[in-house]
Amino acid sequence: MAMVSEILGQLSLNIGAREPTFPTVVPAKDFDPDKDAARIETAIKTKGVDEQTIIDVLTKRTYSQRTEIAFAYEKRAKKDMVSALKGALSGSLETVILGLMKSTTQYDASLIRGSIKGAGTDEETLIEVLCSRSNNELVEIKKVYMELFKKDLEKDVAGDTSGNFAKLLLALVQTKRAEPSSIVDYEKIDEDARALYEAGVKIKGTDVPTWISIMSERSVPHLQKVFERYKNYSPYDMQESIVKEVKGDLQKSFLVLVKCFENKQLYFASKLNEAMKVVTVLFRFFSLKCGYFEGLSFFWNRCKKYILRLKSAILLQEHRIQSGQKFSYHSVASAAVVKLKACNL
Ligand SMILES: [Ca+2]
Repeated sequence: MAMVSEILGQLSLNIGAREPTFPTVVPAKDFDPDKDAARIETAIKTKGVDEQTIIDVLTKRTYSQRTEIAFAYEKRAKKDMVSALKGALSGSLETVILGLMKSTTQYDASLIRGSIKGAGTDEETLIEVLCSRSNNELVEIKKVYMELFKKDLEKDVAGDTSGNFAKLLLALVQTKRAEPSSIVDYEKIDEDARALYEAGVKIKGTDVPTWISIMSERSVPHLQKVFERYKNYSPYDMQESIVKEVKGDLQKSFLVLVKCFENKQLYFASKLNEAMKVVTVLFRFFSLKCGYFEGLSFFWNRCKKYILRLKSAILLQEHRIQSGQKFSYHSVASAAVVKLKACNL
């Protein structure tokens, strides 16, 4: 498993004596897709597969550069690079490298598909993706979901969830959120804050549909002001009110939504941190108790799940940096990689 830590370590999350300076994922200089494609072709053809070269090339390029390499590869090798990599690699290395070849939208769409396909539903993943992505990202995810799986995301979500939880997710998937406006409507802010209070903390039980419509239809800057104003009505802030009013998956979903409205970077930083803690604890436990993990498929699968989360966070970081958004969790990500290395994962 040393390979996985190496890949993560090479995802330009450089760990040095100094804190990494923004940005940590930048396009490679003197980039030559043909040369890279040739290196990958040779690496795949090498007996036993030259995994190191594949890691060296693909983890040190941005997503758009990787796409160019794939195009150059297809031109010279007359076959699809992703299928070739799939055939050449296996295990966690295959998972991570194939994940890197997907755009964040494709990755999100396959996460959702994976969480509802087959028997049962992985609610945690479903909540994480649907409640933390922006309206524009959800619009793209729906489109890509249809392209990749020939299925309607709305129908799939409706078929796999129920009750108020289903209503909330569907409201998000319907992408009715207002665009941020340059005019601050103080009257509307006050009205929404009061409505949230009167539908929850003020009454016995909870008027969930009112919460859903406000949280799925208002713009994010508007909601940030609504939650501030909310404190004038309620003795509890919005997150505390959610914990008091609703339970289970519905509670988890509202909490992810509100955390992301308030500070999305912080939300992802804490998810990354949480994932790392679990991986560290699991590995410490097993190195102590057993000295090996391979046969313990249950725990190994759990670890893999957290590695995927970590990868999702890294892909997201890359996406944000490329789209020019400020990102604030470099130190968390670096600490995560240090931990992974310490675990020899
Ligand atoms: Ca109540």
